[in-house]
Amino acid sequence: MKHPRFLPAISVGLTLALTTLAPALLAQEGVTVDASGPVTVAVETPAQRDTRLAWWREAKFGLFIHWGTYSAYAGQYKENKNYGEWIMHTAKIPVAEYRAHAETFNPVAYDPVAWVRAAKAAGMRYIVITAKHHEGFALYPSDVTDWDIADATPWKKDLLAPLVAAARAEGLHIGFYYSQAQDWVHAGGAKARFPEGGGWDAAQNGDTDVYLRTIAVPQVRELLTRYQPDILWWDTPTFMTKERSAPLAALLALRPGIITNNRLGSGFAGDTSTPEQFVPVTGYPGDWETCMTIGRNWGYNANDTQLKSGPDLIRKLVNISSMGGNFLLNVGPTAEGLIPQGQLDRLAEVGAWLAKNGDSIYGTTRGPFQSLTWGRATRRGDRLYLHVFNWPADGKLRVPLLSRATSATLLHSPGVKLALHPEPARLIIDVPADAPDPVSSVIVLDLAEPPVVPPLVTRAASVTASAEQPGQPAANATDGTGAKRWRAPAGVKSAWLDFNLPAPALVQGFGADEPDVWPRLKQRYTLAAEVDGLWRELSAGATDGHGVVGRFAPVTASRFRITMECEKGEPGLAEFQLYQAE
Ligand code: JFZ
Repeated sequence: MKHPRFLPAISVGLTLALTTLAPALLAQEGVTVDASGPVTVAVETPAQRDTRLAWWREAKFGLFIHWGTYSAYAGQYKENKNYGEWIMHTAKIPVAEYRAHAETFNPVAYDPVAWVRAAKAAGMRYIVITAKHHEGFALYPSDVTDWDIADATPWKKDLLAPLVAAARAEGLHIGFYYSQAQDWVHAGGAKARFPEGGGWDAAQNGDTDVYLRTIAVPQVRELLTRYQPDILWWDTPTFMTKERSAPLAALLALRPGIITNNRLGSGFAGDTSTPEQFVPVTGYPGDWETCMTIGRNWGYNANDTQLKSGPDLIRKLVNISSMGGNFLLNVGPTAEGLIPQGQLDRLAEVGAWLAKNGDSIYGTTRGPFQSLTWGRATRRGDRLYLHVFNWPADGKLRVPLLSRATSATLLHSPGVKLALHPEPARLIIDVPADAPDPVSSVIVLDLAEPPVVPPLVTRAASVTASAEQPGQPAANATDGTGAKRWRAPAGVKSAWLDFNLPAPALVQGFGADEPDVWPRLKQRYTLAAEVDGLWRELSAGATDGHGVVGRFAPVTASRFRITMECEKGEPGLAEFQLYQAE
């Protein structure tokens, strides 16, 4: 007979999901419980969650590292030179051949202290490294496999321990990416786009549950107990049912305070949502983190030399921060252990800007504005940081703000007050003729009260759709967040949303988020306004599947219509906002 025991308080972000875990799942984890009914686990309060996430929210900017035996291919296999960390899957490399190639993964130039210092000099406050990516290879000596750094490479030594030590010595937090479901080498690991239990090589055939029990669960336990990571970054929940995710989620109790993302599997929300390779146009509610590559690939590719520019990356960080998100920017080191120089250069460029302007980023929260033609804004209590990308040619910065301001200064010249001219629905700030910073100039604006801005005209609009799916009504597109969506029913290829404003408004732009579906929708859009009884086209084009922002000559109207069309899938929008003139 089993004796009931108290469970450790599970203070991870699984509040709802873990409250009624099946006893059998916990027993599998070595936790003995009373099997007579569902288990109730202590859940954290909102205040405890705030405390747990405090360092992460303050940090804003982190380094993602994709490193594994794929790095030793440098993106090349036979004729093709465009692969990344998916090389084994995309090229369908047989398991034995792929394993043998790990002999060429020998990071003799690995200098974890130098990596951490590069991250720190970039202004990054945390690091997330691939402890195991989809190739299934462990960067540390795992007791449950020989497909790891110790047994499969000439290097033999743990790669994670010295990085963890270096990060902590430099005051950075450190976390692990762990591919819990996809594993292309161990039998039974999931292979995306192949049926469960199989792959492209008979050596991959096996039972998913056995894989999870004998590889994934013990490896996550190894990672949590040996290194005490601050983050566990799950990825691609292929075939992950609620029952399969639960034992992995339960393990998180081994590391109180750990932060996890939303990719473990069905039923487990985690703490953070994870827009990948894009910045949501209107932002997400809650804690979120955009992860992004500097070039095209996550893993090292020798030909991947077309990199995002430093100014582009700085403005992405500002944009993300202005919507309350974090930025996890990736590097892909070589098999020798070197971060490519071009990527290091970009990190240094962002770091140089942050060294001067960090006050406007670290520890800030979402700014109050929905859209600004000239830039973005972050917030610290009653202080706003106005990030000016497009410096006003007439020396007047127009801020759509209703609250009373007490002072404005340039971040770098706190002694010099800028003149303020309050108007009924905006504040005009006199600024010097020349932009202090070519990328983003920061103005510190102190308010006498919490910020209040003119309401979004689309929040007050009545919205109708030409067609909508049950449960995905038109009103979801104007609820203020991209969390819920409007979607046309199956088979519909063109659909519109009509917005009737309570009063005519002077509008000069719009922002839209697209449904978070895979594959991403590719849509065409046309936005029109009804002016003097006729529809006038304001903006038209194609989306990138994530969202779209458009500007047009200011128009006064009370009726607007956006028409969405797509060839594959049904048209839809997660959020649509019209922006008034400043
Ligand atoms: C995943 C990984 O596959 C990728 O290698 C990288 O690690 C990135 C950070 O995360 O990217 C994805 C995730 C989901 C899909 C495609 C790529 N998807 O839903 O098809």
